[in-house]
Formats: sequence, C-alpha cells, structure tokens
Amino acid sequence: MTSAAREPRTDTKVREDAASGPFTRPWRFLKSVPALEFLPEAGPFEIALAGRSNVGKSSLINALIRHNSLARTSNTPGRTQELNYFLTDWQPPFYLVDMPGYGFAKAPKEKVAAWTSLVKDYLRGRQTLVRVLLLIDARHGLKAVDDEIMKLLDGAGVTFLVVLTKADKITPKALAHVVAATQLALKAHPAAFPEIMATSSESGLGMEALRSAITAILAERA
Ligand SMILES: Nc1nc2c(ncn2[C@@H]2O[C@H](COP(=O)(O)OP(=O)(O)OP(=O)(O)O)[C@@H](O)[C@H]2O)c(=O)[nH]1
Ligand SMILES: [Mg+2]
Repeated sequence: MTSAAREPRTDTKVREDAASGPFTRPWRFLKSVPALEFLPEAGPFEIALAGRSNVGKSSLINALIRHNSLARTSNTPGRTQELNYFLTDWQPPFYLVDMPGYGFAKAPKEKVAAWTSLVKDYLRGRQTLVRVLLLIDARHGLKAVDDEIMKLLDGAGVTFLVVLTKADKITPKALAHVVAATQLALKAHPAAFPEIMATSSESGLGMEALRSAITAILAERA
C-alpha cells in the first residue's frame, strides 16, 4: 500500500525540545477500537505494536512512556482485545497503537478470530500507519504465525522493525543467537528493517534505543 500519508510532511515542525523526545511527555489513553468503523479519523501518524499474544506489547508501551499501567497487561494471553490508542502532545502528532495479539489466546475462538481479522485489516489498510514494531519473544524467536504477519506487511508495503522482548529471561549468549537467527530470517522480508532491537520492559534494556528509533521515525516525517 502506498499513500501520501507515508510521505514526509511539510506542514508540521519538530518541537524545539526534540532532544528530550516524546517519551518524556505525559501520555494518555484516547480510545479502544473494537472494529475498523470505530477508528479515529485518520490524521496523526500511527506506530503500532504487533506480535503474538503475551509477547509483551502492552508492557512495552508502558515501559516506553514510563508509566506503570496505562496499557493493561496480564499473564493470560489474550488480555488486549481491541486496538488501543495512546497519544501525547508531541509535534508532529502521532499515536501509539497497542493491538490484540495473534496466535494462541485464552479466549473464545470466535473472539480470537474477530480480533485477528481486525489486526490484519488494520495492518493492511490503515493509510496513516507509518511503522509497525513487530514484537518477538526472545526466548522463542520467530514462529510460523509471525511469518504470516510479516508476509502480510511485505504485501501491504508497511515497513516493520522487529523488537525482541523479555531479553531479561535469557542469557546474553542465547540472546546473541536469537538476534543472529532473526536477522537472517528477515532477509526474506522486503518490508523488514535489517537491524533488530533487543529489549526488556522489566530491566529497561534497549528502551532508550527504541525511544530514539521512534523519535527518528517522526523526525523523518516532520
Ligand atoms: N520478564 C519479563 N516479563 C515481561 C516482559 N514484558 C512483558 N512481560 C510479562 O509478560 C506478560 C504479558 O505481557 P503483556 O504486556 O500483557 O503482553 P501482550 O503482548 O500485551 O499480551 P496480549 O495483550 O494478551 O496479547 C505479563 O505477565 C508481563 O508482566 C519483559 O520484558 N520481561
Ligand atoms: Mg496486550
């Protein structure tokens, strides 16, 4: 998918305090979107977090924005069941979008099918979606369901950055191994950034680098 919304913008300027980044600003929850018809009016850039259920999407949002609980998290896969929009007062304006997970979840089959369709339709069709952070559990690496989503993103022309999560749960050696294996697999995906990020929402590993990467995405479009 191509759209003017993904081109650099000329109508907004980066704030003068750009060095501090949007993640030092106060964030708030905007709305929950259970179906595409409830999406907010397209305008601000959107950066969405995708990944298997329980991979740590909501936790990563909280870690990025330095908030304990703005995005709801749980031990049970299937916690987030709608597209949840978060925003701050940054220029250019943008939304972080927390998404339901794909793959196994502890929820009724029909519900899982509905939110999986919602996720796929959103990823394929949202014009203002400028980047997907594709979260992969560092303990498990890429799975077949991730491949399916990566192919969808390749087909839609939506660039994605792979972010390994829960890096605190494995040894540095195992982490290096999964980083190398993942980077190799990404060569088959034209929409993937070749570099990936290793993070932990628990320890804060990689969080500043990810904040900078997101700030850079916005600066490119300012
Ligand atoms: N040790 C560790 N645990 C984490 C980390 N990130 C998330 N978790 C835990 O993993 C579980 C799932 O986290 P969530 O953030 O709810 O995951 P999610 O991807 O939003 O899950 P769904 O909304 O169900 O798809 C929770 O028990 C978190 O505390 C991390 O970096 N390290
Ligand atoms: Mg969640």
